[in-house]
Amino acid sequence: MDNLVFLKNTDPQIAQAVRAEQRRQATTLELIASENHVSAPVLEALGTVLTDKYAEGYPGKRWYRGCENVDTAEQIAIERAIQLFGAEHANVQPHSGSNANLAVYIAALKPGQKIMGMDLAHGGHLSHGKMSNISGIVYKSVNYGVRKDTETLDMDEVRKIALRERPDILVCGASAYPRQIDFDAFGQIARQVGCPLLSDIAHIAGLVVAGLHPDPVPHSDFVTTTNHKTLRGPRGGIIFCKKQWADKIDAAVFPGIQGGPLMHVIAAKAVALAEAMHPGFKHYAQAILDNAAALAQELMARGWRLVTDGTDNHLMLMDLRPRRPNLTGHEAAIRLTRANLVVNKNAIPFDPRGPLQPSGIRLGTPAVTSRGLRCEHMEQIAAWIDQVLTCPDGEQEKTTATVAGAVGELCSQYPVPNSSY
Ligand code: DSN
Repeated sequence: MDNLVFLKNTDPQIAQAVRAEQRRQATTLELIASENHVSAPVLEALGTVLTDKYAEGYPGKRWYRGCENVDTAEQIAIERAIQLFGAEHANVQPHSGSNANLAVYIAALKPGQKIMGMDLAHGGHLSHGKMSNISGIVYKSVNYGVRKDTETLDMDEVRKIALRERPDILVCGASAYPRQIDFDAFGQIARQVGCPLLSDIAHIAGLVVAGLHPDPVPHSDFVTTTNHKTLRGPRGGIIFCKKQWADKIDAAVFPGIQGGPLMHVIAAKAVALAEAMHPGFKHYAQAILDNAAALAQELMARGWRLVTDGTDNHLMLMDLRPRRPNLTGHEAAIRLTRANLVVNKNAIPFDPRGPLQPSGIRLGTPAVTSRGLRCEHMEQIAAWIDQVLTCPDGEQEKTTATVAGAVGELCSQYPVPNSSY
């Protein structure tokens, strides 16, 4: 799709940056667990004149005139979101997942009240009470983590901490946890404590709507998600809640933390939600899981240790230490990216190294699945990862170049959905 008809003449510098990114995406395998490639219709919706329109408020109740068309788009997005997730109320305006979480805190808490969320160092998220994030600055926060022996959540331990700490909101969900989350158990703990439950399913939303991961909606007062991970939509967030919270949530988003919503993004969210309702999306989500299981298996077969010894979802955390004690996640990510295999460094639970030079990397399969790769390709990807991370220092340049070439070849056979490169 040549979407730079004008830009290439009016602003060649920006056009060049976009072209370079198209080329980067076309020639590399995206293994960052939180990224994906959107469809052409989603991209098209993002590039529309809906971006011009100010629409503070909600459909039918705007502060500006001329909102009839963006009202239509937002109403459709809301209805699709409610239908797809089986929720009582949806707010599709959050600019991001962090904003969605912040709006929930604004709706449910007073400043100084207590959030209990998963430790970032164990796979949680910044916006679940990290001290350097607004969720830890404005609110008190307390963490739960995974067990050292199993590297999984221990719901008895979570209950014990919750009963001791008496949080004002319990938050579950993660950005680097390779196992299923027991929303039912979290819901029971929240009820026992007498506080609401927020389930942040940003990473796994696509798996949830496909029926391939337990559903948080029946157990949660609030569910937040981004659109752009396994759900394969545009950037941005959505909040779901029980009816009794609807007015507070809407007021928390606008005027609480945002002004005008991004109407072009909301239209693109609607498009992506319709795509996720299509029966083909279930096959896509199943392929994400199958690919992750296959990649995990192939890496372990080559002697790499994965946190929890595998994965139930779309991501895995590779602990580099047993195989390469001196290789940090930072360096490993640089080496792999040079070989056109794009990953991010990641702390592993109880990581003795700091977050800047952690012991692990995180790998995920949503994006490579979107470009059509299947289990048979995961063996090859695992072999490439192994080759790049184990080759002797003197052979690094040559090995990286060989693997980069082979990856490029595979990429050309399986183009990203929107590449015209
Ligand atoms: N930054 C995202 C991730 O990579 O998991 C979470 O918001």
